Amino acid sequence: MKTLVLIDVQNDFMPGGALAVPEGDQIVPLVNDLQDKFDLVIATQDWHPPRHASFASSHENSEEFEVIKLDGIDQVLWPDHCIQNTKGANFHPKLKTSKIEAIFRKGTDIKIDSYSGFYDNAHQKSTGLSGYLKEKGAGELYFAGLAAEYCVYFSILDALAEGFQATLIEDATRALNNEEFEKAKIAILRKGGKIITSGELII
Ligand code: VGL
Ligand code: ZN
Repeated sequence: MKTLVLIDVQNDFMPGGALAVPEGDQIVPLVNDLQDKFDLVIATQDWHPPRHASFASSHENSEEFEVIKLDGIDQVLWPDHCIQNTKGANFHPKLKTSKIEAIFRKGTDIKIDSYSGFYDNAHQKSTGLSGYLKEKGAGELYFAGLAAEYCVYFSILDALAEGFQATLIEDATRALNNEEFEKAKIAILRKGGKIITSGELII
């Protein structure tokens, strides 16, 4: 069964948002059109409490985009973003949501970040996404959304580790940093994932 996994298509990752991904809004019409090609559509939402440990503002003498160790794990310190129940955490207003069967929220634990839609960054706590998809019989996962080299990339790695087929739809994502995205693409292919453009999707 073909499943579309929409990662973090949220206002704060759009141009003008708190953690803007360049051209992030350009994927919205495409991911809307793509939804009809899939048997199942699910979405993730970055959903942080205020003063989340991934925010630079939660640490004294720290700057945005600095990397620190948080419980032994490298953590980029981000601007405050996707705070629960704020406009920035909402999906892009033009995102079609009528076909989204389930939404998995992540980054809700104040102490630890969660890039992947499946697990937190320490791989300690599951969001339930893997079990949900397995129960639905969703073997082939296609990924779109933001940001390409963070939440999309780490979701794909976890999907592969969980035994799913995972394919990135390259024109349905955008990166914060294109050089980092190129490295992420190499890692996806090396680990058995696929990369396609939306034109290659057959109905
Ligand atoms: C993301 C950084 C921090 C993402 C979320 O959705 O890629 N990136 N939180
Ligand atoms: Zn976040």
